[in-house]
Amino acid sequence: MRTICRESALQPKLGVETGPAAIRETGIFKALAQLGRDVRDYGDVRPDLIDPDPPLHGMRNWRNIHSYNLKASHRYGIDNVDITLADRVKQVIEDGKLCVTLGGDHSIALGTVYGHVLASKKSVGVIWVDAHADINTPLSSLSGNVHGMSLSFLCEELEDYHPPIPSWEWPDPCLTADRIVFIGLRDVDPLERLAIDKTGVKAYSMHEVEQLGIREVARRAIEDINPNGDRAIHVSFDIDAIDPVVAPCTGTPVPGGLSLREGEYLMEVIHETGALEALDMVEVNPLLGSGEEAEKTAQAAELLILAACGRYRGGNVPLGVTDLPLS
Ligand code: 4U7
Ligand code: MN
Ligand code: MN
Ligand code: MN
Repeated sequence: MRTICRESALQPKLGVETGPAAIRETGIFKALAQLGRDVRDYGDVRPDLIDPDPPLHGMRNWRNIHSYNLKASHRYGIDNVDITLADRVKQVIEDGKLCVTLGGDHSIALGTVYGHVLASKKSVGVIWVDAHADINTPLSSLSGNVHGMSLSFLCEELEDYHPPIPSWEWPDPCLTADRIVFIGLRDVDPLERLAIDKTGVKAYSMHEVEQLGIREVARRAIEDINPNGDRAIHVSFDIDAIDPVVAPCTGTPVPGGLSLREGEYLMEVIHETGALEALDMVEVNPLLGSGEEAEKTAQAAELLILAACGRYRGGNVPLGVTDLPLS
C-alpha cells in the first residue's frame, strides 16, 4: 500500500503540481502490480490556497505550505485542507506500508518526514538525493523559496537559527544531523555549506560520486544513517539529482548529475536493506519542456520508484510463477 499525493502550486514556477499526474500516467500502477505490490492510490492532498500569502522573513507562501503539510490553518480562522500531508503519511506508515509521496516541490518533505517520524516505530534516517542541499534557513536563503529550506526546519541542530514566526509552530525539528545524508549535491549555496559543516550532516556530492563510485557512496550513506540496521529509512528524492539530459523537466536543473543507472542502482540497494518505509519523488515539472521531455522525466521518476519497490534490472520472476509453461 502506498500513498500518492501532490502539492499545489506553492512555488513561483507553475506546473510542479502536475508532476504526480505525469508520473501516474507512466503506467506505474500496473508495473507495481506486476511486481506483486499491493497498490493503493490515496489521491491528492490539495489545499484551497490562502490568498494572499505575503512573505515573512522573506519566506514565500509560508502559510499555505505550513497548513498543507502540518495543519495550523485554524489559527487563521480558515480550514483549507481536509487532511494534512503529515497526517496522511502517518496513516500509511502506521498501517505498516511503504509510503510513496509524489510532489509537488520539495517543501512537501516538511510533512512527509514529520509524518513518518511521528508514525514510525523506529528512529528514522533520511537519504536526501538532490542537486541541492535544501538546508537554507529563512535568513540565509537568497530566494525565499521554502523548497530550498525544508531540511533546516527538520534538523534539530539548526533550530536556534530560525526566526520566531508569530502564532505559528513549524514542525518540531524531528531529525538529528547524524540521521541525514546527502547524495548528488552540485549546487550548494555558500551558507548551506556552512550549515552542513556546522551540523556535521554527511554529504556525498557529485565529487564523491566520481571519486568513490555510486556503489561505495550508497554503502556508506546507508551505514551513516543506519549504522546498526535498526532504523527506518526515508528517501527524499528530488528528480533534479538526475542529470538534466535524462530528467530535463524540473524547476532548477543543474548539469553534471547522477545517471539514471546510478539512480536505479542506489534505489535497488536501498530496497535490499528492507528498511525503506517512505519515499518522496519530487520536483517533476512537466510544463518545463516539450511533451517528449516531460515524458522522459516522468519515466525516469517511474524507474526510480520501481527500483525502490523491488524492481531488479536483472529481471523479476512473476508473482506466484514457479515453472516455465509445459508443452
Ligand atoms: B530544490 C536554492 F538559491 N539553493 O535556496 C534556493 F540555488 O528542492 C535552490 O532542491 C533550491 O529543487 C532548490 O533557492 C530547491 C538556490
Ligand atoms: Mn530539493
Ligand atoms: Mn533540487
Ligand atoms: Mn526545486
